[in-house]
Amino acid sequence: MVGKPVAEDKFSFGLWTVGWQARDPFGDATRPALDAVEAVHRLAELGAWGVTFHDDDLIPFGSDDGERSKRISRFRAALDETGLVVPMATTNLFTHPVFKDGGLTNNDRDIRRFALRKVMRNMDLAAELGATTYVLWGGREGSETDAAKDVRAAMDRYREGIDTLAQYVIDQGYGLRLALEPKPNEPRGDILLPTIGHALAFISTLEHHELVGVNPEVGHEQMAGLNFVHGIGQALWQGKLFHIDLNGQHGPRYDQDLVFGHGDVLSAFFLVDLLEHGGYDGPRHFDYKPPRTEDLDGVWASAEACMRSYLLLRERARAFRADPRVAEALESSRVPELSQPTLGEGETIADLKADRTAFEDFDAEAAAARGYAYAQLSQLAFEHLLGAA
Ligand code: GLT
Ligand code: MN
Ligand code: MN
Repeated sequence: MVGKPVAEDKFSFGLWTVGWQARDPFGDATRPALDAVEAVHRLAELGAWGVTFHDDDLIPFGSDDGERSKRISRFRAALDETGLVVPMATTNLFTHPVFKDGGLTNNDRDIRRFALRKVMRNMDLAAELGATTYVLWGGREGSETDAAKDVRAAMDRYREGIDTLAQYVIDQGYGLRLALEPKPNEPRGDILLPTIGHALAFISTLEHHELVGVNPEVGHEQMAGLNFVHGIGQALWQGKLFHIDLNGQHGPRYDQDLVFGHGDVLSAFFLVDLLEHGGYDGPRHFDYKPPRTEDLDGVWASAEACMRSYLLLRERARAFRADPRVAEALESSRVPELSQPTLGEGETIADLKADRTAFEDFDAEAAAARGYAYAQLSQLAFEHLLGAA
């Protein structure tokens, strides 16, 4: 039995998720605007721990200073009343038409400078509110035609932009780390840094690479046909999983942003297993869209569903790990053996070459004949997922 979420679960939601009015490319809004203060209160009642925002979610683009400080103090008051924290903030560099060709990689230099200033301004607020992660989703960084963008120049400008922002964080003494969020396409025909792998490779070229990691989203990797659990495994391995966007998706198609778990449920099970047992300590952040068919009651039901799905999967993953039959099956599949280094301690290449059992006397036919018993192991996982084990 899973109970109500508690702060220790570290569940957080973007203001833009529950606040989505369900405008899509084919239809108007189906829900009224949601006040940020109300969102904070409702999320706190449901057991969430944190709330995240884009600058423009909180302070509409173009607001004057008076309006800005009024909105910030109302939001602060709601945080104080509820105890909700702000673990992460981000910048909207995609809604206003000025960003139609991107922010940090826009061909227009003036717009790139404006984008940098917009990010820095919201970093000031993020730091003030105690955030520790600053997400950069480059949704408009890309193109519809390969004639439009010199990708090598765009990567130079992307690197310059992220280096500048990381330097700003250092200069200001902010406790922020940057997390890049990959996505292959939508709203652009092709987006730069389309996958976790591209982002990790890019990060290795940065001046302050230690300050920059990734914020992968379930659906975004699955839109590219990739295995999200493998992507997260590598990001964790490289110490780069700074944050995560949880939701659901049915394979390569438009970005569905479904309730967490309401897509590829087997992958969601292995994801939760990895997050819970793989050393990830950060927020469990939901970046989903309450379906367009829902009224406000449905919005809150879907937010609750995200957290409950996570807790149910966590319960199943824990049972899977605690089951002695699973330990035995893992052993039969030689899963623990993979943690053993291939060369012995202190063994040299010369030693390996001198080891006749490794090659000359190695019985490849006998080794090839051994089964891995993955069929039994994966069925055990499946049965635990269904609560049938
Ligand atoms: C936007 C996008 C998300 C990003 C958000 C952060 S904004 O809703 O679809 O995946 O995480 O900018
Ligand atoms: Mn998405
Ligand atoms: Mn996201």
